[in-house]
Amino acid sequence: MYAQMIKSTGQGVKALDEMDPQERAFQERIDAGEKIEPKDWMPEGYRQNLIRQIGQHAHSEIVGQLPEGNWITRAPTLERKAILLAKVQDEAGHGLYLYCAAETLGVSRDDLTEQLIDGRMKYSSIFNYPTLTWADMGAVGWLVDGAAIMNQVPLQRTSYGPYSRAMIRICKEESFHQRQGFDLMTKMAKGTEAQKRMAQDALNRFWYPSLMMFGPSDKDSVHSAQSMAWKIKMNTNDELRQKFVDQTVPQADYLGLTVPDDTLKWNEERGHYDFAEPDWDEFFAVIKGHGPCNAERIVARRKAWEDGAWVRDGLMAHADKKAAKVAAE
Ligand code: FAQ
Repeated sequence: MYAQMIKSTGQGVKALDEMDPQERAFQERIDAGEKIEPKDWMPEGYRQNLIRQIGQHAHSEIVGQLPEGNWITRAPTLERKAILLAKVQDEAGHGLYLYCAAETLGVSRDDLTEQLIDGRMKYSSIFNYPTLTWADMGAVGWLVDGAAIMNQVPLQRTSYGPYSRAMIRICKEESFHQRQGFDLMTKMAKGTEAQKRMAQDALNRFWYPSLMMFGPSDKDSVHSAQSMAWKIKMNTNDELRQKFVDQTVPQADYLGLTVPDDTLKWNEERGHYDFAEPDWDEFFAVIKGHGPCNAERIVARRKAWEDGAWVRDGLMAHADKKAAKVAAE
């Protein structure tokens, strides 16, 4: 399997017979489907790659609150406001489970947050797009949470125990989010002409950014081969993107909406939809910080971090006082 991956991605993944005994024993545990726990020996590359992926994932959950948070005060009914509020709070919870999982690898939440706000760490490209209308709340739940679940369900089987366990809980909540998005979209798409136009416009704007969530095409993916050998990641970016398209197109049909892709066509032979790739130049520009909302998102996170400094200082002062008391006893 590894030889095949090296061929298909051009990335060097060590074969078992090239590894030293400790590394080989580690790889054999992974191949046997065992979980790696925080105190187990692990190669430094495995630790660093996990910190990168879990940290980016945590940041995505936290930054991901902002586009939807934008609509809490403008939800059209009390029920919709309560649902949206609960969803946004869930995303904060997901961020916290994931920061805790990353902390077990020896990196602090403070450190990860500082890396986010000074631009050294990424978060999902999708959250750099604005939410312009109420229908976008439906599109985010349906498409963005839909793409997130497609990617995260396999991650429940990832090799690192704390990440895998966090994903089990997160996936349960994400499926509720996806359903509420589809429900909202159904109301809009089956509503007045103006609501239907709004729903179509939201689909038009969120379709390609949702496809980008799965990462660059496999030929441009830097980490896939090694991450899959270590079961940090269970599928390639293109595999999951295809699954998402296959699942979502019939849902758009049900809603009576049109996916904004003239080339979209069921391919009988492949048993999959053929579809147009997103604009990869746009994707790379967005992840380099040049999307429509990158600057705004980082300003918001920096402000929240700075405004919260007094809480962290207060907690530390309390902890220091307590430690001094214990030491004196
Ligand atoms: N955005 O070599 P690959 C959510 C970067 S959670 C930004 O293929 P990899 C919940 C990548 O980091 C959404 N950057 O990378 C929610 C790497 O750069 P680096 C987040 C991206 O890691 C819903 C470079 O490109 N989910 O939405 C993106 O093997 C609603 C090369 O790429 C996760 O994080 C991107 N889309 O595969 C919240 C799931 N794609 O680090 C609120 C866990 C790639 O070398 C509301 N993560 N890059 O500087 C993963 O599964 C993987 O990390 C991928 C990327 C699949 C995202």
